[in-house]
Amino acid sequence: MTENKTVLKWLDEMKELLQPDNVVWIDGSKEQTEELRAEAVRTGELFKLNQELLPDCYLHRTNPNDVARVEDRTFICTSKKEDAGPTNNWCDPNQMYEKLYNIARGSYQGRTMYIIPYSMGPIGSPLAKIGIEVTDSVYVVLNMLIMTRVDKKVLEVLGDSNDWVRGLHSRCQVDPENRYICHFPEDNTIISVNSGYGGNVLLGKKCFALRIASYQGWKEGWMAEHMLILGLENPQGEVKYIAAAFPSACGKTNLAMLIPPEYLRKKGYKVWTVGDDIAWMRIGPDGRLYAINPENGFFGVAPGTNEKSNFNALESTKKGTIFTNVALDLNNNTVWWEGLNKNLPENALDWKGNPWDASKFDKADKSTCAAHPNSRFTAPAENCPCISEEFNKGAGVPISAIVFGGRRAKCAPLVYQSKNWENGVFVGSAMASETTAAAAGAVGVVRRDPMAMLPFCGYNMADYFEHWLQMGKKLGDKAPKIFNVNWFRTDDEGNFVWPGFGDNMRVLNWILDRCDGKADATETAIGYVPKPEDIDLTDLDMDMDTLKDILTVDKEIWTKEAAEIEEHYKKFGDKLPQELRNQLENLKAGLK
Ligand code: OXD
Ligand code: MN
Repeated sequence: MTENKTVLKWLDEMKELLQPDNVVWIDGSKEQTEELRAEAVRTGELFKLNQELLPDCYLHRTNPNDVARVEDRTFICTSKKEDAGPTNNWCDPNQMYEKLYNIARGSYQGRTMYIIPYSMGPIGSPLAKIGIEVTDSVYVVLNMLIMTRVDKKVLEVLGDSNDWVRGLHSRCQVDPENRYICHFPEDNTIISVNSGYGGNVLLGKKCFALRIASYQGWKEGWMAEHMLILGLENPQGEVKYIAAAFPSACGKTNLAMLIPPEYLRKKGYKVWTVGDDIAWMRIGPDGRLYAINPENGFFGVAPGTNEKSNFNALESTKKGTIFTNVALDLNNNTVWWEGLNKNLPENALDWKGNPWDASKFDKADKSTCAAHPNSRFTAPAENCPCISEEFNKGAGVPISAIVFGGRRAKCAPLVYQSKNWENGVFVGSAMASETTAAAAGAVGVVRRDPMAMLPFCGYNMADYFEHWLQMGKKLGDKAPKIFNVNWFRTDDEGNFVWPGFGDNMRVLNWILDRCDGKADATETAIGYVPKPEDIDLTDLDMDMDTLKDILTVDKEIWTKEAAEIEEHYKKFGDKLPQELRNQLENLKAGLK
């Protein structure tokens, strides 16, 4: 497949270490994909779903001990501990290589080594990068074929370059005690052992496209961010692009695939999805910031996805999709999950493959759920009805606005604009979300998750903040404007005030109008907040006073928030950029 010496040498080392019975190169061809699907069905790794209703769709169940990313077993292995920073687990690279090689040695005996050359981003795009993953799992191969671009051309584009990311995955015994997801950013290497769950084993995704790529971006002057990318088309046919970062469970996939309210649809407004999870951004020839989605599919959470919450995501799952840990409806061999519809299947297997008793289902008790709360669909992006025509183009899309956000019951207003880039970096660095009843543990606990990158930043977060500040200096007046949104303000009874979903488009319109200098705002201590009349409430059952309420900036709450940000900053010690300290002082002064 290739003469690239760096690739051949690494593969020889991997073969010697792992001792596979067979070696198979994955080429992305239809024939090979079909053969692998058939083999996975034979071995029981995949279950073939109803091919009339769900063509080319399959169900997979993971080991019940292996259903989510494992942050406590995720490591950044840099020579200097300081380079991993205070928010990552760190281990000396030599020690970690030795430990992982001991775990993986001989683990492919009796198994096949699949070699997957893949491109993150359109093949050959100047914003794309190449990886090679070896794995002993057909499930991983079939997911990588959806989530990344796998094609013979990838190796042609690579040529004899050494700029590619090495990824070793071995299921080993799926032993949680020996499960490790390790990154060696100085060597462009990822090693994942003892897991078969998506986020831990589809090495192109969080491991490469965020942890390794964020480190590369730091060294090479670009950005890898945990952001959706959407294009908003106005009735004149102009499309402007927004990149947005929210922590988990804040509706990133829903915002990326938003359907505008009817009155805006009638006027000709449209939303186009470029990406739902990751953005790679570089300064283009005209000095603006351009973004691509390095992925080729959606690895979305199934529960809660339905025709109303996210029609476009649901449509995306109707062909060529792999479902993981959802329920199997035995009446017609289709899939089901909590929140798909109200028709609880009467004859179904739960995510573990056991008969499911719908009469015992209790929403409040996760153990009675048919689908695992973190069950997933791996769906090709090309299925998405609103996929952007820029999605497959390598040039990327110019970003007008960057949006941060989180779940805050009382603190952040519905939307505000930061005062400038530095202030926007401050807003991102202090980003936080409150825990909900949906997650284990106490409700309403504030978790700081800077730029939604806490579990995904492959280097010291203080250096990461500095990198953001430097990017702003390079972009100058071409920099995107930075905003913060909060769809989750609650009233005195704890009910959400803002309707969310498609109606979030009203806020996006204000954001883009601000970028064009067309919308008004009031300056506050935290930034520019819309005047209530600047948010269009057409057809919405909401009065101005209610809107005014969720646009307020409460000085007392924000004084407490500033104190908490100061505490959060202490983790970074002297490495925290002075600009961010100044920003915090400005906020405190503005609140006096
Ligand atoms: C994801 C995550 O799965 O952010 O995308 O956890
Ligand atoms: Mn994510």
